[in-house]
Amino acid sequence: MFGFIKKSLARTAEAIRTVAPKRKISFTRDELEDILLEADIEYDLAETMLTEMDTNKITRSILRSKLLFALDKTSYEEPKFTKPFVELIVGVNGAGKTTTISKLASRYKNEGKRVILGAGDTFRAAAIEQLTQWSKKLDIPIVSSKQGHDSSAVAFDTIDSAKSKDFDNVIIDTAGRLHTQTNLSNELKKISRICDKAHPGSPHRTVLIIDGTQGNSAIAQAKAFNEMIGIDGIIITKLDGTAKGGSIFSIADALKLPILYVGTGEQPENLTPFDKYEFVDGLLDIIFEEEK
Ligand SMILES: Nc1nc2c(ncn2[C@@H]2O[C@H](COP(=O)(O)OP(=O)(O)OP(=O)(O)O)[C@@H](O)[C@H]2O)c(=O)[nH]1
Ligand SMILES: [Mg+2]
Repeated sequence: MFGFIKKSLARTAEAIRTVAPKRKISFTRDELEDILLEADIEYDLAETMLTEMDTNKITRSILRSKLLFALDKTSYEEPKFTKPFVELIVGVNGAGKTTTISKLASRYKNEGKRVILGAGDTFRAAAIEQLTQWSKKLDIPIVSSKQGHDSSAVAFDTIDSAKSKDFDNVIIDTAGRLHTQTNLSNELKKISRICDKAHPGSPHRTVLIIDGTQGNSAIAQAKAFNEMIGIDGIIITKLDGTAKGGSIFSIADALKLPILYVGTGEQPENLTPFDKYEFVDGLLDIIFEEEK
């Protein structure tokens, strides 16, 4: 198992061990149902996977194809774009937006790209401060304004600055909560419109941050954001601290959205590109004994 898989599935493995103390070559349908549910794969999805299996000796390769099928729509293709590549980061408060922005920025910087951040969460002073701290730590420029100022103006200025200084990447933070859901919806739509004004075709990627510890309850939230502004990809955070690793399948199956990365810690380097094969095989290694 690779590092990120190990980290993101460690707690899930513990949960699975409570219903399947030992790895085996094959399982009955009932045994496997317990395992899948314990890993927090949603009931309906687990049932769909299992009822289609016409055997009571379910092996690794049979389950593997079902798990991979659930992740079928998770790969991402970058759209054609003119520099800078603009990303808008959205999600409910506490999901991990600001932390993930620092991780993305650090990653791009390490790839030799020039990155600029936009502190578009103008709702809370602490949010601006948090992103500013990261920008100092990572030595990456930031455009910000005072609390309560127009967040779309921040987005516009960030993109404008990026264009004039020939930056490669723009990452814009947004508020997770406003006074009402309608306010939030209107604000996000406006930011998105202003991005397009500042740099036609942008934002090139609107990324929804999902808190992995919420498991399946994050799905309704994600659907709401998708209807609000249209999501191009998701990043699932906090997989290091959750036994709900299996919820990735339910999230992917319900949303049919690309999974870009997973977050496995609070540090800038704790962000890993999501590889469905690596993830599925990591989970199967927990469940099945190797065939000799
Ligand atoms: N263990 C762990 N903690 C994380 C991860 N990502 C974020 N966090 C923590 O989650 C908390 C919330 O993260 P933020 O980045 O502030 O979340 P946010 O979505 O920007 O929140 P608001 O600005 O309030 O909307 C912080 O304490 C982060 O350190 C992760 O992958 N693993
Ligand atoms: Mg934040």
